Amino acid sequence: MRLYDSSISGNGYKARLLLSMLNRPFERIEVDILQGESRTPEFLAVNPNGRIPVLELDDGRILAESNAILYFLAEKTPFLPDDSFARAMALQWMFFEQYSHEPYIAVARFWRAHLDMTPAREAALDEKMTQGYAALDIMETHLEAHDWFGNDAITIADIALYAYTHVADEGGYDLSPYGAIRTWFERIEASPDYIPISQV
Ligand SMILES: N[C@@H](CCC(=O)N[C@@H](CS)C(=O)NCC(=O)O)C(=O)O
Repeated sequence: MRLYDSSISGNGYKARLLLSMLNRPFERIEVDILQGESRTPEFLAVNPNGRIPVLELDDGRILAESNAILYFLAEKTPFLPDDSFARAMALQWMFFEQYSHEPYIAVARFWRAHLDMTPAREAALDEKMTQGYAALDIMETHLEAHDWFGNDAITIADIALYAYTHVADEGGYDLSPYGAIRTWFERIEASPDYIPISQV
């Protein structure tokens, strides 16, 4: 199994973290997204959408989209509940992550930490911050009443949401008012075979 990944990507980290927690060996290929390596003809033949992460199975099948990769890897493991409602709840939070969270929190981090802050990005930043804080508020409210997203134990929904939330400060978000989120970070970080985002 081969993972096309980037050391600066939270989406790639989701797959790396789950693979570590599952003790699944894999070959990791670093794709330098800042140098356009995800947009070369060779990479576009792997993923026409020009983005990492991409999982290549030993039989050559290719799977893109971080949350689809999590879903595939978690099948028949405790990270994906058997119960159909619990499974759908995990998916609910993963769709939330992709539509209401990642486009704001991940993008603000990418702009501030890895790209130049152009006038166009500066103009769009207020909206990113407002929408990102709205997502954090929803997570905080959920975590005030529950230990995890999606089930009564860690699932792929937690991994999907943790990846960019725990580095939201790199995008300029102040996490200090979010006590329930910070306690949830500690629960995830205490899980067996947890690895930090910096570990590739
Ligand atoms: N929805 C996708 C987003 C993937 C994505 O945005 N990947 C970024 C890195 S985090 C990327 O490859 N950017 C390089 C590019 O767009 O050329 C997922 O969850 O996997």
